[in-house]
Amino acid sequence: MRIVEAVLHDVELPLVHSFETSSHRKSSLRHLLVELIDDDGAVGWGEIASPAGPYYAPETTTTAWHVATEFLLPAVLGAQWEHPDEVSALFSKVRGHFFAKAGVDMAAWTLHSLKSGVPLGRALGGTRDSVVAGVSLGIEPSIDELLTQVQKHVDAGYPRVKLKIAPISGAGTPWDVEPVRAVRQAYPELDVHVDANGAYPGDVAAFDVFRTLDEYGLTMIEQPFAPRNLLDSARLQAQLQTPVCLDESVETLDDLRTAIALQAGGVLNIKVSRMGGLTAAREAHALAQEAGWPVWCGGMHEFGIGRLANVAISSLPGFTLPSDVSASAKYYAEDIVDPEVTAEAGVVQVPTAPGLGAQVRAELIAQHATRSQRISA
Ligand code: OSB
Ligand code: MG
Repeated sequence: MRIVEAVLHDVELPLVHSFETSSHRKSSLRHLLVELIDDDGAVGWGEIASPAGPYYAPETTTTAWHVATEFLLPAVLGAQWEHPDEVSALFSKVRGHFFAKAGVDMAAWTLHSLKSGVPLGRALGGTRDSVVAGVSLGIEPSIDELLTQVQKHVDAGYPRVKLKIAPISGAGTPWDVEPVRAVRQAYPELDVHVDANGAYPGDVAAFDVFRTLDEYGLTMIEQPFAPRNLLDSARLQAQLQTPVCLDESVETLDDLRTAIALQAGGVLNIKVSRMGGLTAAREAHALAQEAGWPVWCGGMHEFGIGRLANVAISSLPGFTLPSDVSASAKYYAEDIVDPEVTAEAGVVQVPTAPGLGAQVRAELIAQHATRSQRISA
């Protein structure tokens, strides 16, 4: 296969419900869409789902645009490859910039799936026809509003709810033990987990919070400490019954090997975006399986393209926990794929059509794109 042309689109979509994490609140999202066009004119699509600001990871939409247009796409254009797992090697000299890399790698996989006629999930080694989805709920202005959100998603049939927690929310107060206690009281049997997005320092007060949360029968405590703070994560895991799940800490397979060796957790959130694409996600899945760590697929509020890639990777056998692959409608009134991703009682079907498994809506991209750039070999 040879890519002869690439197009990058900067697209902004409004969110149906604004979302607050430990770092900030947002009401619309800008993601970059990648088109890779081969010498037969076939098109593979990918999505760069970096947040606009450098709060989850160091990248921004602007750095992703810069790195993709100046370094990644030029490395891919004109190169000959047989299988998409060779594509990330074309730009392996570029350090970091995993979100930007993920969009390009994803486009190579969807192109490969399209041309080989093998559905994306199967091409990746997936074995399931459907995947179980959980929802991620942001910090709300009040506990009542959080309970309303939980009820809405329980009513929609989602079997797992993840709650964002923070030592200090946007409102200036802690958002951890109290919301968890309220949700646990209202839903004694629900699969609930929490995600701190690395917001806690590894101090005595934080350990006290997590020891208290350990009493609430949570499925996991995700990313309690800063990404590089694996030592406190290991120290915490040794004190808790609840598994610690790593998200931001694991960007590379080496990070994962270190985390496993240190027993810095027991569960891995595999995010296609954070790890630089489907090729790396698949390798992380294999490594985690070997180590006995269950995995699930995390999300970055992807538009339909990234969302379908997440659905495909979630069909691999080690993804035994619900993934953040909720329906497009949880986030967007209109998604850029047709059909959009839907969930029936919290279950999402893995597409069987080759390629992305849905049509990309060019008219919606044109309507919402703030800039597009075409690059040729
Ligand atoms: O840590 O999982 C996270 C969104 C933005 C930044 C970080 C995270 C998230 C989510 C999104 O939780 C979940 C989803 O896409 O459904
Ligand atoms: Mg997370």
